[in-house]
Amino acid sequence: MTPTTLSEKIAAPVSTAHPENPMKAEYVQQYWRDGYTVIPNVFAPHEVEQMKMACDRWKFTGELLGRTWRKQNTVIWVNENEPSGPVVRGMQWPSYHDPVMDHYRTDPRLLMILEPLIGANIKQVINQLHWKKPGSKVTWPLHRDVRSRQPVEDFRDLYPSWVQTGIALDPHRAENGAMKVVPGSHMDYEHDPHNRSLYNVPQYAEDERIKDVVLNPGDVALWSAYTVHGGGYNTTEFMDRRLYINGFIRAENCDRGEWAFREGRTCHLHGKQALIQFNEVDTVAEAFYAQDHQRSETVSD
Ligand SMILES: O=C(O)CCC(=O)C(=O)O
Repeated sequence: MTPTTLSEKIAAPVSTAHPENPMKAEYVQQYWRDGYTVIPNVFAPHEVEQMKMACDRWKFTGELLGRTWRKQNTVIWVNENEPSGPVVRGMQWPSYHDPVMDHYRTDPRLLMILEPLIGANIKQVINQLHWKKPGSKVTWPLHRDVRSRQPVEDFRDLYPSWVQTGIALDPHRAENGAMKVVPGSHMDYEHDPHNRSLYNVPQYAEDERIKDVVLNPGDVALWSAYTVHGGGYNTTEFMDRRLYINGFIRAENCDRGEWAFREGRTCHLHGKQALIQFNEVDTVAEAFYAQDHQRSETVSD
């Protein structure tokens, strides 16, 4: 019986939101048709709580560092010149140093979601946290993620091979900077990864199809490499907007990334880091502040 009153909810045993497969045929269809979909209630409140706490520990680390910082594939992006002081806006690859984040990036429910789309041999290229601090100017101008799958030759047959996933950790609403998506925009042009005019597309702000991706904590949004998305400011006074993004690709079509699932089995991170987006991963082992290495460390996705 579903608990309804507060005391019933408190007394209910802790369990995952979906003991069964959260992926349904309608979400698969919507993903290919509209270029995105939302799978509700994949992660339970106690799991979201764990991810939020891990996320906050990284934000605090970024605040202590005070500047954009990198250690191989792990980077924390800090906007230094915000009126309220340094703002931690995102990071890549917490999972090398964080068992909570590593656990959820390879959660079997993500595999159940991905398998009908890209199979069960899967590498991961994006493992990323985004914050939108209330009142900050943090935004992701409208774009297609194909822009970041570079070099193009390392990502073969990108459109049917790639899926980006976003786990909502906070209520994800227009007011706190929900990501926007343009349904159908993945089919507006030929899928040509060399066509740079597809990459950054602010003109889609005027497109009548644009909508906010409204999510509750624990919901998972999916979008394709060619779906236009981004935007949104957090105009609230107090409500954070944390999003845990993991980008996956059919392993046989990619020469970069860490394994996430091999023949359906979870692969945890260990040993030498793979080549992903930081091309010096094999030669620069020490941690550094981006400024000290005259690097701009532009955010990517
Ligand atoms: O965090 C967001 O709202 C936008 C995310 C995004 O555009 C991306 O990851 O490509």
